[in-house]
Amino acid sequence: MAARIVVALACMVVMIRLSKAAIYKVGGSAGWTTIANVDYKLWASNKTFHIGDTVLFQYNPQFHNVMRVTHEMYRNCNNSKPISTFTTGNDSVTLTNHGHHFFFCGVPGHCQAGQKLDVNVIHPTSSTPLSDPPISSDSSSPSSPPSTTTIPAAGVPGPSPSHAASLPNVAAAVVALLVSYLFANFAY
Ligand SMILES: [Cu+2]
Repeated sequence: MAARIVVALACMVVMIRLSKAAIYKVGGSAGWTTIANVDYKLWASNKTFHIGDTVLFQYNPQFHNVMRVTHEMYRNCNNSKPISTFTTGNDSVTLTNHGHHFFFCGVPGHCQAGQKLDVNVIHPTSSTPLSDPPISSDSSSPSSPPSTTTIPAAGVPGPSPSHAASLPNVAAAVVALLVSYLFANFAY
């Protein structure tokens, strides 16, 4: 019984973690552009980005691109040495570490016109450490959104709950020993 509860709780934790990962289309319906006068600062300001979330840049690759840059380059709209460049028009970037992530369009004049984005990923607050791999610079898988991970149903015989069950089992064994000991002593 206790083991089942533990397994169910573990499943819930996994589901909660998965549900945290969100995909944000940069600029909303307007996407990544200069013609709609999207305020990307405002767009980002009312969102809370977590590690594992994905930002999706959708745009016409004939007119725009996406450059990931340092804070310094972001401030100056300096497109000379981007950390990475995305050019497919459907670029998703998964945020794998906390802190600021700076992007702009590398087409001359577009960053100055406001086509720039600062995504601030909040520090993980829970005590459970999430894996924090180094950011991959070219995570430009154009058409593949993060696959939905299948979760085993709670009723399915899952991983052996031997560890979870060990404590109650030991307690039961101790009680049984005590009972038999008492019976042995008081029988006479
Ligand atoms: Cu542009």
